Amino acid sequence: ATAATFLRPERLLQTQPSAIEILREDTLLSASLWINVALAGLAILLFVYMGRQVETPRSRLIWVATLLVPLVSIASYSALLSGLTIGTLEMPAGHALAGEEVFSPWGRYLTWTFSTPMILLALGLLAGTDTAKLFTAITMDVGMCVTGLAAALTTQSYLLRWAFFGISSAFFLVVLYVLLAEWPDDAARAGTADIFGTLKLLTVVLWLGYPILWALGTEGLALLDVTITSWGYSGLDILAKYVFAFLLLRWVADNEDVVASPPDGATVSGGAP
Ligand code: RET
Repeated sequence: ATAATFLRPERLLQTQPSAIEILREDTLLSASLWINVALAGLAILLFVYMGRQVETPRSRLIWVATLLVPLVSIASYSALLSGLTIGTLEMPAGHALAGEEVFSPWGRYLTWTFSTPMILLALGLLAGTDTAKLFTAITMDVGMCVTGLAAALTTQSYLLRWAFFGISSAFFLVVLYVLLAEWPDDAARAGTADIFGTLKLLTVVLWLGYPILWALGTEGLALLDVTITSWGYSGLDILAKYVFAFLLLRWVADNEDVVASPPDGATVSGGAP
């Protein structure tokens, strides 16, 4: 390279490290992403194996939805690690790190749009719910993820970041309502109340951790640093995705007969009446 290349103004002004540089220099931060690539890979192999004898259409649909959770996850974490879906954002006035370039793994929020509907699809099918309730849970969940992404990406105003947080939380409340008030009765009718109860509790408790972490983490009040925030999401992901999916799939593989005969009015019939 010539001297002219080095003297370009944009090079001279480049004092802040880029997102990929931050990631390369912080081993603990990148470890929080690699661990999920590894666990998602193991989960994919295990789930394929566990589902090999699942035969009825309804159980197979639950199985594919469950398998998509680690599949989306491995793609999501690979995209974060490759630098494709991370960046730095200058926080607006009012934010604790105002004016600073803050590491933003925005790809996380983007890919929740694809992984969380699969979790809800699997849960809804397990509960033998109807199409309207399933549609409600999934569309509200997508609304939550997209407006959560907006909250993370907004840099014009601090207030607007929290406004998007509020909108996303409103969508989340609908999802919680369906999970807590609608599906338990459906599951009781479908004969899946026990396993549904366990998975519902796991889901509600863990999913509540995400907005709490967002609020306390770098994107919100910045009480937690980038590395701790990232490990927080990675830990929640491990429990909310792989552990959740494992419990669900193990039950479905062992109780195919129960899943195969949904009650009247339920979504997706299992074939013969
Ligand atoms: C955000 C911030 C805005 C307010 C709310 C949020 C909720 C996120 C949730 C994420 C769940 C993710 C899961 C991923 C597994 O693949 C976007 C953090 C309410 C509930 C389970």
